[in-house]
Amino acid sequence: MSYKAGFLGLIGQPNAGKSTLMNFLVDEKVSIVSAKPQTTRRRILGIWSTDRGQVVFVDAPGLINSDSGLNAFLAREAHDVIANSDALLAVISVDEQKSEDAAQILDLVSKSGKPWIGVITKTDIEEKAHRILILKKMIEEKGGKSMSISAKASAKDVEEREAMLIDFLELMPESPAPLYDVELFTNENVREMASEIIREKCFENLHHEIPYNIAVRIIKFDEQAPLPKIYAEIIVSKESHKAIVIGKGASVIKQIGMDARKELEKLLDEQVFLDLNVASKPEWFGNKRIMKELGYVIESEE
Ligand SMILES: Nc1nc2c(ncn2[C@@H]2O[C@H](COP(=O)(O)OP(=O)(O)OP(=O)(O)O)[C@@H](O)[C@H]2O)c(=O)[nH]1
Ligand SMILES: [Mg+2]
Repeated sequence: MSYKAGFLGLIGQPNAGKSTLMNFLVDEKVSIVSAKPQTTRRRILGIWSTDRGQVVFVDAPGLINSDSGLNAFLAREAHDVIANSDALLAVISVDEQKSEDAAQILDLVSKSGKPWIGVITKTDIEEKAHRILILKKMIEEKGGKSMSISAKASAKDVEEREAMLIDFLELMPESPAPLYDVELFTNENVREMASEIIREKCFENLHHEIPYNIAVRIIKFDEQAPLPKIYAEIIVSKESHKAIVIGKGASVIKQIGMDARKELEKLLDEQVFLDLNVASKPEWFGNKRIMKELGYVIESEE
């Protein structure tokens, strides 16, 4: 049998469960997840390798329409993932507000001219179970194969995962060799993963518009054993947001730090020292230099 390898883009509305699905498929926490929409900001790769081939999942921000600031970057990232993947997954949640949202994703993906599969997510939400059949029909009407999955894994789901992965591999083009080292589950480096983990904890501990206007920068990452030291900065877009992120008696930043450190220790498999500071850079998303430093500039547009 011929070897196959390629990029499989995950396309969906914000909050559809794309990152959760990718983590579930590669069985590793690669991409950050939160209950708030627009958590993922740039493409993140999750890699699954087998003897017969390699699927490189490309987690993308949810589709949004915007032509300014950070949101414009998110919108372009999602469209770039559609353009640059070998095949696509249309990721649709049973709890999506409007059926037009599902229709928009299916339209985009089916018109891409690339092989695709529709994946219905969050099937464990019982009160939305009736949506599964409706979405399945919508996917099939567009000419796609449909699958449904709950990433709140049970033993049965894990078996299903293997079957899904084999189907996804079939969508990939033939390739003489793997695209990435078969030992890797992502191409993100530890520094990038650390900054995303801190950003995830900001999403969990902060509310209203605050997490959307935050960026995280790793100032220094001293990997030396026995205690790796990570110095990071949480960048807010308004001076007044600083006090909110710090919280009364520094309670909020302490919580973010504690949550992030726990997860970093899991990632690095050892104890970690984490130093978090808050810096205000007014309207940082309007500043090309800072955006580039944070990885929010598309290379072809530099
Ligand atoms: N009940 C249930 N919740 C899920 C499932 N998959 C994801 N979620 C939840 O849905 C929310 C959004 O998940 P994400 O994986 O961050 O969604 P996303 O599509 O990557 O979102 P963006 O990056 O913001 O576009 C989180 O609170 C997840 O825990 C599922 O199968 N069942
Ligand atoms: Mg995401």
